Amino acid sequence: MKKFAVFSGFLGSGKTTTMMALTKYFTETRVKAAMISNDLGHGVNLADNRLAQLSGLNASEITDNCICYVNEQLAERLNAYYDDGCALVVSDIPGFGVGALEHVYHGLTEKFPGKFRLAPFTVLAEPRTVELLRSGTSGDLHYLYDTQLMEADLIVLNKCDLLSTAQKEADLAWLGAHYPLAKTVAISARSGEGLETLSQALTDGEASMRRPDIGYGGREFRFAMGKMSEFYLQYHAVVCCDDFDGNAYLMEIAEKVREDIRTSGNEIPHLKLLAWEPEGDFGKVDLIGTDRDIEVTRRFERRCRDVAVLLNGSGACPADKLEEIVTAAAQAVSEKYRLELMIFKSESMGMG
Ligand SMILES: Nc1nc2c(ncn2[C@@H]2O[C@H](COP(=O)(O)OP(=O)(O)OP(=O)(O)O)[C@@H](O)[C@H]2O)c(=O)[nH]1
Ligand SMILES: [Mg+2]
Repeated sequence: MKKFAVFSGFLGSGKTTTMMALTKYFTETRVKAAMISNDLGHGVNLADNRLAQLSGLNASEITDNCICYVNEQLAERLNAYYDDGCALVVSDIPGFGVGALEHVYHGLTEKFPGKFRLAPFTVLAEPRTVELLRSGTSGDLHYLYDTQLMEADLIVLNKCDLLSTAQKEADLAWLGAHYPLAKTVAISARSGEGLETLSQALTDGEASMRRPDIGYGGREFRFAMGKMSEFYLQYHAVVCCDDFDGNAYLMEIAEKVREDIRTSGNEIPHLKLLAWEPEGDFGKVDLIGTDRDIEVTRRFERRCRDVAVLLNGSGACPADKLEEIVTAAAQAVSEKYRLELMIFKSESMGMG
């Protein structure tokens, strides 16, 4: 049973967190598993892969392109994992991977007939997205939310720790009614709830390979994609004083970005702020929208002297504006903390 599953789903829905929890759970309870983070950028070790590796997981990344367009590279990676004893490999796709069903599942099957067993095409949704879709207020991003779910064989309602039992049942019922061809499962990647059911669904289920009409490349697609941009900034910071608090530092950058993006009239579905020090301690903060609380995903356990910082994310915002706002926030907060910065690399790109 050597299986591969794509995890699609909107930015911030919890794909990386779920892949990490599943890779660990599957390896501990069944057979070895692995995960691939597919982030875009000409860098290596972008935030999701760096986080997975800092967390000690069997993880790698593909960054130079969406896995939609590098079937050969993906096949090679899968074979390497299978040769290494993995029975399940999961990969995400960049946060608006509409069309991945066609390009990844059909692409792999056509180029390598009979070589890969494909698990149900899996799409993650978080309660907030379901709420927006249910209320009809999902706005400019509606096309992306909806078409991602249309592609699903398996819809994973993540972050169920945030819901009451009644809310969870209501969301599952709505998803089942609106996307009747998909199975649904409720999980919390954070608490571990539902990981057994998810593992079972991936091992027992097969991809349907159906081809929903999602208007790929059409006007709505281009409109939604035209709004999106990607950005990353990597730097090293030398700390001047013993009392540098990495957790407060990341939080202040996130707060400033949230404020400045809001003022600019744009939106930031997900900015990952990750920092680590040479001994392996690390902190991570996630900004998942201008109207939401900032998530502290991992806290530094100790004060640190030298840190590497990676700010990596996606905006519904012009690429140059996103770059300007995040870079300015990092510089202003670093100045306040009297850090000496050495910028390694920064890159921004529009998705349209
Ligand atoms: N409460 C709660 N938060 C979660 C859960 N899963 C993920 N999160 C948080 O949601 C935020 C986004 O999670 P990620 O796993 O980075 O989301 P993603 O889908 O990989 O995002 P992109 O890489 O931008 O596409 C982080 O702050 C996570 O800690 C969950 O089950 N419950
Ligand atoms: Mg991710």
